[in-house]
Amino acid sequence: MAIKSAYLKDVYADVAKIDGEQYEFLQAVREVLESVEPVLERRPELKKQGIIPRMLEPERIIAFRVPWVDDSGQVRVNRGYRVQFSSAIGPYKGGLRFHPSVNLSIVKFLGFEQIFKNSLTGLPLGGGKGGANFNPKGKSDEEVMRFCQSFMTELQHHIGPDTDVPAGDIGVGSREVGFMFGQYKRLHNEFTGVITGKGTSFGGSLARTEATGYGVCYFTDEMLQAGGKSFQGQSVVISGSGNVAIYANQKATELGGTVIAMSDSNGYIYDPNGIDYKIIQEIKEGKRARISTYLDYVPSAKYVEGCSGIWTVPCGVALPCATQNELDLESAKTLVKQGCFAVAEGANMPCTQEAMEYFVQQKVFFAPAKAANAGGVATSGLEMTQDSIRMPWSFEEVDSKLHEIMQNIYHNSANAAAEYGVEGNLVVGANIAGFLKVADAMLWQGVCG
Ligand code: NDP
Ligand code: 2IT
Repeated sequence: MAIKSAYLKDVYADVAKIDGEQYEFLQAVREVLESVEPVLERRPELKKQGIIPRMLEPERIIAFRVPWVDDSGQVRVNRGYRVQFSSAIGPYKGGLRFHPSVNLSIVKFLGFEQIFKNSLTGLPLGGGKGGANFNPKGKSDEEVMRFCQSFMTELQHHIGPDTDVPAGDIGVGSREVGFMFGQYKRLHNEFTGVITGKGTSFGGSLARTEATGYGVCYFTDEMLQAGGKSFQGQSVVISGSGNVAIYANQKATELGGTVIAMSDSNGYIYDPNGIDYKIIQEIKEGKRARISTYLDYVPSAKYVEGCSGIWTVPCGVALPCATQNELDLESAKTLVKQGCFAVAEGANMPCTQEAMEYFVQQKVFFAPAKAANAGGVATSGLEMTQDSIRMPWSFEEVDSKLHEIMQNIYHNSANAAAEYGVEGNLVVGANIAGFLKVADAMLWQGVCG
């Protein structure tokens, strides 16, 4: 695909001129512009009101210094970010990523995609994202706490339960969220739902930990059922072994699949008998160890160095759940050649543009990230509701709401694709369905942002 209209080519060129180095952001922008082209043909008022160029410019970008002291007494410094992209339909909402690769391009691509993902959930959530180029790996709990406290000491000026509500992402789990919540509470002297993914004893929602992984499988199940297929009897390959991957494993297994491979940034494990998610949970959440230690639990399994090799493992269903651009065209071709008929993106933008286009061309059931991994933020939205009404819901209640939201996202995306003449193309369908609600909200609110 390519951008066709002269108008959108100009809009893209303007962004590329000022943000030319932001490759990931430009990649995410290109995909959305290609998808919404037919909407602009039907709705010329969107052009007159500058809706697209306004959407491409974050409402606010905050970058800040994060000084902290390591265990040896040495003062260290990292760069923190929060990109408040769109508040058209609700307070800014989106996770925080702590990883050495974090830069403005990555935070902007994530924040931009979050606008449409959050719109798809049907909940009143705007789009934002943040993080820091801090590496929690190998740091002591005390170092992580000091970093989180310093990060929040600046971030607290810019967020609030009705303004901007962060959450976790890569490198930010319940430990980091707890430290950041504690610091916010101390600085503001108020107990509010300012961040989601909290411990369940202090305002966190049951099922938030599981939500993204479960949601990916609920969406995939709905998509497969519509095509007369299911997880039943399928071998499943899941990249990553973090929050999303672990619970995608649990749900895919419950739905009848066998998860035969998982990975981390060093390599992947292969176990044809099925990987028990509880072992990965113990390795990754309990011990913060490498996935290679799976062999201590299951000596008959295989470990292979290098994470991209995971896409050479033959499977029916592939769930990339690690990071952006982890699955390229060559891997996509190998997967399809070996019988893979369904791909659902648990991570954000894990497939390169070429890989994604190849899957769509080959009529693989393809679930794009904005739709497939929206269960995490949707459940964050449910956490915000529980915090506001000061009433926790049971695991079953949250899980059933999550399931219904994922089914709705599938049907709204599939319907939008059909309405715009590209039946079955959920990439275009999800982008259009997410976009329309935000665009309409911006029209109603006038030129205010
Ligand atoms: P975690 O930090 O819990 O786990 C990340 C996993 O991905 C780890 O196994 C990690 O390996 C691997 N990984 C990270 N970076 C790379 C890299 N550059 N190359 C190879 N492997 C890598 O993060 P999450 O599970 O929360 O997030 C995974 C993906 O899902 C991300 O794209 C995130 O944006 C997305 N997502 C997360 C949601 C959530 O609720 N948590 C919601 C929606 C999307 P290692 O341990 O070796 O670093
Ligand atoms: O990418 C994502 O949707 C997330 N990391 C979750 C965001 C959230 O606010 O729960």
